[in-house]
Amino acid sequence: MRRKLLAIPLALCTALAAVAVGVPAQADPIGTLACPSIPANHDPAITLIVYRVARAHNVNDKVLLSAFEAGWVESHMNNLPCGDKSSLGVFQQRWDYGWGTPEQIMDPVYATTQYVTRAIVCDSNNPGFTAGQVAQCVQRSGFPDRYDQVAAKARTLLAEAARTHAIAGGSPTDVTGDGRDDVLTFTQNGLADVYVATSTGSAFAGTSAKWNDFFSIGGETASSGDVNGDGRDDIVTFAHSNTGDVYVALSNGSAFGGGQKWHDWFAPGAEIGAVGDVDGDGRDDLVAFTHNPAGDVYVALSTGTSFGPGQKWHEFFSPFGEYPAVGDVDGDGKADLITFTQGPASAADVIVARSTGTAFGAAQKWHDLFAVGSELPRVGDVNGDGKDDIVTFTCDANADVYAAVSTGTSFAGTTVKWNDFFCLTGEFPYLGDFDGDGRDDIVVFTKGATNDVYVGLSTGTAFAGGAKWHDFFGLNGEATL
Ligand SMILES: [Ca+2]
Ligand SMILES: [Ca+2]
Ligand SMILES: [Ca+2]
Ligand SMILES: [Ca+2]
Repeated sequence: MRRKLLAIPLALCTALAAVAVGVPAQADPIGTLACPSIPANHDPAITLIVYRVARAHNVNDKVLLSAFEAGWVESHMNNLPCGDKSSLGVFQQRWDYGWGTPEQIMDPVYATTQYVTRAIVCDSNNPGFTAGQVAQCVQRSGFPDRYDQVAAKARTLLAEAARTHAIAGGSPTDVTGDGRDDVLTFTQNGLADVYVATSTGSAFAGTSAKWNDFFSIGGETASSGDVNGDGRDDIVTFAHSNTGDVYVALSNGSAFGGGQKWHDWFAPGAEIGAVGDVDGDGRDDLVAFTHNPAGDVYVALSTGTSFGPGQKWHEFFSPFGEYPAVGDVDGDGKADLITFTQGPASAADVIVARSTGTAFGAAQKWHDLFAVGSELPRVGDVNGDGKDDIVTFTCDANADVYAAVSTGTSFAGTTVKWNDFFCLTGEFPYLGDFDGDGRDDIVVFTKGATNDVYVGLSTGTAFAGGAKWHDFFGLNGEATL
């Protein structure tokens, strides 16, 4: 059973049906329906879709900001089935002014594509324009100054979308199959290159070692996992968008093969995609969190050559605002669900739903104070007992790293610091067993001006101080694992 990308309001469906049977435009309520009011708050799914589509077009920072300014001014970032005169959708585009059909405009992927392709031209023709002037160039509003006035709000929404898009709870990266995890970077620009630096046990070797020259464009979710069960981790990318395609490129130990479509409708739109072996057959599967108020979780099992049909494995887990992840927390060989609620200290819970092999069981609270606020949580087996543990990085001036280890039924340890200087603001942390001793270690990609990679090896009860394992890997804007 295929899932619909986006729920279109019932009233709109009726109106669209009227269009389909050829009712004259004058009688068509679509595009003539004034909005009784505009929601006060943004729809997080819409902001994430606008972000992903803009990234897929490799827009610069100014054009990206302009899209958020326009979306906030026009609809407060909601996919409105109504508007002034014939205006519709997140950017309030008009079907009778060449923006597309009402159905097209109500697809936020289409609407954003229309916006950004025009904004790219406006920006390129007018290099001195502000973001708000770029927005006005596209929108041709009667109130041209409104876009720049909302820049601060637009930046806040943009930061939220970027953070949500970058959710990466943990997936293995041993692409050579030697038992030591390696590091990957996806450029996610117009080139869409994938580089690998392989672990020697004490450093990452290889600079500019390209393993694939076109995989995972901007706005996609780049991940990794052993999807065909040969002991080497492969790369996986979720296109999201309105295609829901999932591509795989298999590792042969020294390169990734060409991208192959393994699923054509999984984790579309604003869903979060993850990889893990949920049925314990040795092949990593797909997991999608709808990450909306419904909180559904879908699985597509690997057959070794493709992913099977999407099946709902949980009815309510990790709604928007929470940080979902996948890992085997009870050590039975089947990957489980983990979500970090990320509230303030009074509401920073960690919830688990264990895999039975055919579904995820009831949600259980395994920790009640972990990964507060904007910390970056990760999942991995840091003490090497076969059960995945949880780690959180403050990634601020404190640069603290906390861990809580799995007992099989809970995570033990509150405010137990495993390292007190690792991951500063703007850096990206991850986990992996880089020296192959069976315990997951910490890694950080500094990006910024230095592009260094540091590793802190696990002793089983702490992470050693960071040692530089590579001095040029994972540049700004790239996705690193
Ligand atoms: Ca599997
Ligand atoms: Ca399990
Ligand atoms: Ca463990
Ligand atoms: Ca290790």
